[in-house]
Amino acid sequence: MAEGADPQVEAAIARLSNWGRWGAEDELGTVNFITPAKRVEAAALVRKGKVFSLSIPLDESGPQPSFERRLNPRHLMLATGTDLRSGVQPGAVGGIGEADDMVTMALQAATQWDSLAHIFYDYKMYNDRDCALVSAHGAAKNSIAVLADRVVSRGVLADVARHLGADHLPLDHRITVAELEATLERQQVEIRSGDVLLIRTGNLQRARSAGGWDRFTYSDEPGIGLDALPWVHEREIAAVAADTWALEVLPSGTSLWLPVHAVAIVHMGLLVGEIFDLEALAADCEEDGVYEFFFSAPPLPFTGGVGSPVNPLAVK
Ligand code: UVW
Repeated sequence: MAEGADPQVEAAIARLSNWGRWGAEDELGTVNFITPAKRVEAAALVRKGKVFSLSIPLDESGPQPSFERRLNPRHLMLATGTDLRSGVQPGAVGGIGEADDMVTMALQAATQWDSLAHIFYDYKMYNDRDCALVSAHGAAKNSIAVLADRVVSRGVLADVARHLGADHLPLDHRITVAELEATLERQQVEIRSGDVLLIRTGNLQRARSAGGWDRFTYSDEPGIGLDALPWVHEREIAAVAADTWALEVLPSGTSLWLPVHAVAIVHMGLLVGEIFDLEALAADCEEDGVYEFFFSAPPLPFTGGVGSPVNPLAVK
């Protein structure tokens, strides 16, 4: 057993590991479930032409606390219209000029995908690869860049908070399989192989209601636990994302801080999305009763990146 291991985590790994399932060279994990035929199926879900961005704004008022190494996005201007107006823009002729900018941010700071190089368990990452393959040069394997042309599929929203009649779930609420199934049944939508499942807890909306990020990052939070992972595995779900900081319920009920990360990312090779803003999409789904949609959320192809900010789009 791994040093620092938890028996519940070890049991889940023994049951759910996908190491070797798609070959020893595989770096895609459950995104393998998204086939070309799946994308054709997803494209047929566009009926209204209505687009929802599921990203939070990228700026300094993001959810990362100031003590964190994960810097919120810092936007710097390299050339501006005020430069032009004041006659100091290099190369400008008369009123003809330009604006340029740059951003400094942690790739994990905002709405994001975790790559399969993001988490290690027993010194390993997905598909039995050594953690030392992630070095100062970045991830030599399992980097987020391998998914740049992959994450387009059928999306399904499970609005668990609304199903349970709550604006938001309690901060330590463990979303059970029974709750997921009852939510999908109420919404009259089924899960199919290759789907991207978006779970709404209402936690992002709660945290932001007073304008800041009240108990959002590094806090207790509602989410799925280890007990939901066999359900995700059996349904061949390609990716799971939520409107929380870490997707999983905290406290975790195990001796590990983030056991779902350890089992799902390291062993299942599951694409995990965090800090998704599902509010506008959820309101529209409630209004028209349609909880499935075309979903497109390619990560930015940062070479060696262990995650990526993303602007996920749900198109109905
Ligand atoms: C950790 O904080 C380790 O992970 P995440 O940002 O994926 O929740």
